[in-house]
Amino acid sequence: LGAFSWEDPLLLDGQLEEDERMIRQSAFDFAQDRLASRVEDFYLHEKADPAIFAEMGAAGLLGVTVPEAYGGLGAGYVAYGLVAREVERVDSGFRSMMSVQSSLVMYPIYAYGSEEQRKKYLPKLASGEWVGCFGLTEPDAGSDPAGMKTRARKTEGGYVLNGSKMWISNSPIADVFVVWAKSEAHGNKIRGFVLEKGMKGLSAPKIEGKLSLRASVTGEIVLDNVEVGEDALLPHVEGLKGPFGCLNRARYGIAWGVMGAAEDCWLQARQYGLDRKQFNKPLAGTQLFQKKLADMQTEIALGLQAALRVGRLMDEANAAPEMISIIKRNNCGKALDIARQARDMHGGNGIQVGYKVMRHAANLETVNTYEGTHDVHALILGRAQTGIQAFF
Ligand code: TGC
Ligand code: FAD
Repeated sequence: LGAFSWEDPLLLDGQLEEDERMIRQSAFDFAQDRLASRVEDFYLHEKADPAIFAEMGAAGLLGVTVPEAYGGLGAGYVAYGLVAREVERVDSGFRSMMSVQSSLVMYPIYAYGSEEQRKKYLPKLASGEWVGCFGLTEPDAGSDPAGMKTRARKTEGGYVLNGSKMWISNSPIADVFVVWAKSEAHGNKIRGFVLEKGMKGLSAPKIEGKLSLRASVTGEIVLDNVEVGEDALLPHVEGLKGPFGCLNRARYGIAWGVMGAAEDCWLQARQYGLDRKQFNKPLAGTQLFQKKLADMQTEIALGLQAALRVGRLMDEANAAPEMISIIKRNNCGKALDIARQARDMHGGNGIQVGYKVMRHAANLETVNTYEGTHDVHALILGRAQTGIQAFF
């Protein structure tokens, strides 16, 4: 029998390829050197510094799966997941900035865009010179994006867009806006458009007062008769499968990312329990404390194995969206439970920003909700196994 490594109980590291380990290490170094030192300030003061995108770009963390010819890293989905895990180990808001840019902005331009669109946008998004955002959700269409009201009307040389998007990560600081609208000229089917900051009628006010994901800025997108040329249309996709194709990738990355946040909470709670004495013994020497640590270790080990399995299937182009629903739903739910437990295990100190666990717990409330809520993914899985849709 082999030795037990408590920090890597199912020997995940040994299942990675050499290049994946190198990418994971450089993401870890970047996140710990460049992000960990600033997160408290950003979170407390609700700051989002666009310079972080350029730093992430220089570290090769934007567009991990996009080919090198367009400025990406040309790596696989396991590597992308490992980057998400290392960035979210510091803060879910930073991972959100990275995954919107990579999966929700660069991916659709690469997969559905023209060659001109790829050449124009991808290198600058990969370097972080430009910041991107993804507008699907609307004030009255969240879990049900098919109910969107945003419309594109055909004109002689292009389209006019009207509508509004809500809860859009990065939008107040974005240069590039991937916006989904029903296009009258295409039988009211959903089409994607690439808009740019400064277009007449386009604005992106910040949403104030968030108690979660405070290191990442969130806003609206307001489209008031925004005129665009034919070249703004993403030519190669039509219907909801366009935005869902992007969401598959982002949801997959989240499944890895939240395990990074959960690991940070677990390790914090373990150390706290070893250091803190009550009743003349370390808290970590009590049965209740050890049971909680064992639960955390188990769920994280299983969650990471599941994410790795789906990542390998994605790299083989054999992953089904329902597999992604399983890992997005389960890993987010478990990570949120772990962060709440870790907060409790820190007693009063657990509410202090310096101990990190309450920041992670507050962030994970959002991550459990966006990209399909915990319950929406249950309904996707329920439909897949019964053949009956229960959304309405
Ligand atoms: P449904 O009938 O299921 O499907 C309509 C069409 O879409 C296709 N499709 C998919 N294609 C690829 N991948 C998937 N995962 C797909 N899911 C569906 C489907 O094949 C069909 O195509 P076609 O050609 O037959 O028309 O559509 P529905 O309206 O019944 O959908 C229901 C539901 C609940 C599954 C879906 O609407 C849903 O997933 N809702 C959740 C919405 C959501 O996830 N929003 C995310 C917004 S973006 C975001 O949160 C970013 S946060 C980022 C950050 O900061 O990190
Ligand atoms: P609702 O759909 O109104 O859901 C409310 C509750 O009802 C949930 O518990 C849900 O599970 C439940 N529910 C809904 N339908 C059903 C049903 N049929 N049966 C049972 N229960 C149901 N969107 C973007 O497009 N781009 C972004 O970049 C982006 N970033 C975000 C950043 C943040 C910080 C947040 C909070 C959200 C972001 N979102 C983004 C939006 C996010 O995807 C939506 O909030 C999410 O899809 C849920 O939609 P909703 O908020 O309208 O909730």
